[in-house]
Amino acid sequence: ATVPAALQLALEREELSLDFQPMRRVADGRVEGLEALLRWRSAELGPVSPEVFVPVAEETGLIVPIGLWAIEKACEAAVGGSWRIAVNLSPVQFSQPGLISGIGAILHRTGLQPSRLVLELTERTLTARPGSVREKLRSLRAMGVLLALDDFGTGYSKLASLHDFRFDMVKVDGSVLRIGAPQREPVLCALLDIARAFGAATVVEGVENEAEWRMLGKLGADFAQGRFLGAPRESVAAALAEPAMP
Ligand code: G
Ligand code: G
Ligand code: MN
Ligand code: NA
Repeated sequence: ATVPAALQLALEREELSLDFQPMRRVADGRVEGLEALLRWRSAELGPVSPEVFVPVAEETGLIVPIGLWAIEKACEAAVGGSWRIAVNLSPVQFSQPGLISGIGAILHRTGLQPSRLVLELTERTLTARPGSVREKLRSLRAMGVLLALDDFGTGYSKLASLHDFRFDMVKVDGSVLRIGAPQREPVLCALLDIARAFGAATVVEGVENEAEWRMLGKLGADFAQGRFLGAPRESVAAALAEPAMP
């Protein structure tokens, strides 16, 4: 089968699942939240990476039901805890009706406190149809949901969007940590300063070793995520059971 044909059946065949990756507070290493990441084990194609199937889901419109399914599963998984749960949103979800009412219904159904849900969007979402996106983000904010700008440092970075859309959190992309010395530290420092200037909490993604983790303490980032701090795991319990960081 082709990817689009198999993906069409993935939801009803219950082939989709979520992994959970911890996000830690830099000050003390405690888990502040988990990011939910979609996974697909296709009966016909085997495991398919989200880098392959998310674009197909966007092209076919399947990202709309799949995206709401992911939010619902993430909220269900989080409802008994005290940590935040973050879910990624595609720009296509913002261009279709029903996103705001769908999220409202999920919060109602699961009973998750809205301030425990973080929706992650990228600059791709902000550039598509800024007027209608702004209105939808305002509705989400009015519900009490938190908003994070994901993959910061990889897009067009129209910096005014950080002011226009008022993000609670900015997630600096892991590729920034892969910049060579001596530029890495000042570049990261500058990106953190930009996020802070707009009043956002800062998250650095892709932390893969102790040296990077130590550097974040020095630079005063608020939160961090990455394999060194806990890889994506198949259950909430496994993600929370990652050893504490010193
Ligand atoms: O987990 P991994 O690094 O393989 O994810 C690859 C990409 O897929 C990332 O850009 C991530 O944001 C995206 N992704 C993972 N889960 C979801 C999801 O539920 N919805 C959307 N739209 N993208 C997701
Ligand atoms: O686009 P987004 O930031 O949502 O995607 C997060 C992706 O980063 C996930 O697919 C996850 O599997 C991946 N990831 C998690 N930890 C690390 C890491 O330490 N290094 C790298 N390169 N990727 C990571
Ligand atoms: Mn993300
Ligand atoms: Na990111």
